[in-house]
Amino acid sequence: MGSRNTISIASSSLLILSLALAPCAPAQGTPTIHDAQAFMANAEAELQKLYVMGQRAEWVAETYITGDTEILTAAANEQLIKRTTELVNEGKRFETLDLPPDLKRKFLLMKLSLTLPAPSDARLREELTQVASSLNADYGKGKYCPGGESEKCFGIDDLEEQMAKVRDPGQLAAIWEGWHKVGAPMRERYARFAELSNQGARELGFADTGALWRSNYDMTPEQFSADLERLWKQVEPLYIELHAYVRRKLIEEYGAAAERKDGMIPADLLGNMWAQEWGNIYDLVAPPSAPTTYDLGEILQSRHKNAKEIVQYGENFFRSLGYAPLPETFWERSQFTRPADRDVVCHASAWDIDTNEDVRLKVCLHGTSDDFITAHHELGHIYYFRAYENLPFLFKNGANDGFHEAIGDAIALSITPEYLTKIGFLDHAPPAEADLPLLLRQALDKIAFLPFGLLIDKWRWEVFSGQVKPADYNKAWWELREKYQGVAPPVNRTESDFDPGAKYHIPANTPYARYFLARVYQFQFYRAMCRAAGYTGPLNRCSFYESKAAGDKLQAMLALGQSKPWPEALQVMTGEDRADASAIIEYFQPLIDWLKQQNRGQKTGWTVSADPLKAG
Ligand code: X8Z
Ligand code: ZN
Repeated sequence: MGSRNTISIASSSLLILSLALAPCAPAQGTPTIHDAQAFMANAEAELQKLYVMGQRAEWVAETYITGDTEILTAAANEQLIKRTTELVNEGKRFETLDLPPDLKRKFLLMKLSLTLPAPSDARLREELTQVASSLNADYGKGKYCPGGESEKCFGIDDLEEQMAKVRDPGQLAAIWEGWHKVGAPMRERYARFAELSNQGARELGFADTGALWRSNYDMTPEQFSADLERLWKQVEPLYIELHAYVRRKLIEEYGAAAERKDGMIPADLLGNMWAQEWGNIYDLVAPPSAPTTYDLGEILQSRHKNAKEIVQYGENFFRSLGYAPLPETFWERSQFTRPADRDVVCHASAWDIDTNEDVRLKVCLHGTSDDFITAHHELGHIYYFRAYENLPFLFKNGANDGFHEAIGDAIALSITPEYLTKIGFLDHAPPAEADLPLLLRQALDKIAFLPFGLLIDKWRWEVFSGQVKPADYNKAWWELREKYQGVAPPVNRTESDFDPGAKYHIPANTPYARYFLARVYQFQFYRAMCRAAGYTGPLNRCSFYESKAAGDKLQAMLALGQSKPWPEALQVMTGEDRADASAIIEYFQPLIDWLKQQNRGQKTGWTVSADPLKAG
């Protein structure tokens, strides 16, 4: 997050001012707006310092997993949570004042900044932060060793590549099952984690941790849930069509291994460990008559593009919009590939280490087409950090977390054949007839993700609220996966498994509704930037590469950070003030029409099973 100097200068001058005015200050016990301002300036300076210490500890813990780094990051995190909680409580004395809107917003954001609220009892808070660190470390250390532990083992980055490429159903099921073993040992700790974190949330005045998370969207938690439901209903019909088409194609390919009477798809056949994005099985579902398009992964392989070069393509795109080059330290300090000699958390992330110049990526790239998109996704975070680095500490954040997740993806939607031709990856753009296959390839990632993006936090909200008890963790997980995604476990599961633990964001405690929102927002952002660039053709063919006008639009929104309610930020960028799936629908309209034709007379949808833990 952004600029050290601004913060410390502002806070110390306010402190001097409050001392100078002390003789005229009103009697103790009746705080003034001026007191509230001074309090906040000090709070921001203090929190920023603790945040930076926390970032440094976390960086080392995730790029060098050992028992020691796990404890050190827990301790740093504990300090930040402790002080934030104390400051929230101390700040209550200003609640009755009629504060200026910016200041009032900072008090609110301070309270909502705790993704991991913790009890005020020091022993319990320490226990919670240690459990949290250990869950994250366990995910990072996770491996599958097909021939036993003395043989070659694979981390999640290797396994993801295998899930994308392997076409033998037996082998896919083995890889899937092998990786999912990472979850089981987390189960008990996760239950304790939820219990302690809920206690912290209640102390802050929220019903539970899930309610705290849902309060972070400039509306009530109930309004937020309703808004998600509204968006889901807009896009659900697209998913149903895609699901039906893909299922049929998979049965053509795999026969009985893909066919279930209830119409669901086994979760290991979709080219991704979590069946969350299906683009990797494009070859299996491509329309037979489609002209052959390009394969980005093959282009990257044949040109021997290394990890750093892949990230440089992303940087080059942002520079074409008018953004400054990334600092040298970014290239020196980032982790681009898995180190050979130690355990790391490979799940991609972007880091705002010192809230100023020191921004970094932590990724384990292999040069696949997914990696090309991930690099752009992560750079979206980095440019957001840089755009708000001069704002006060509590505004150094995305307009909401879905905005943060949508920036790089909106940029990556501009990776069109025309763009790839411009950067020399293609000799000439494929003909217009290739649009439909490209849209299908894109839908396999973007549309297929939607129900997954929604259900992760549906599960967590049920866990935090107590509606789902530890004894039913896995059942509730699979019920949601069946209901929303129409996918079923490839092998029998039990309650000694803990499949949510095999998805990074559960052990890492990263809220997930943000990614669902981002799938919707990114098309709104993309459409707005296409318009700014003067583009008027079909949305799916737009690339705003080299458009300074598009860059200016983006920058105007990014530079607001979290200083305003998110609908205002959205308005600056798009002229719209609410999340709206019309852009994603406009983008995919030709494909939707085509899928409906393909599915005519065929059964769509599925029925959920009576025993969600049982494989077909
Ligand atoms: O976690 C991520 C990013 C880091 S913020 C790589 N994503 C979600 C996921 O992998 O599950 C991006 C898409 C969804
Ligand atoms: Zn992200």
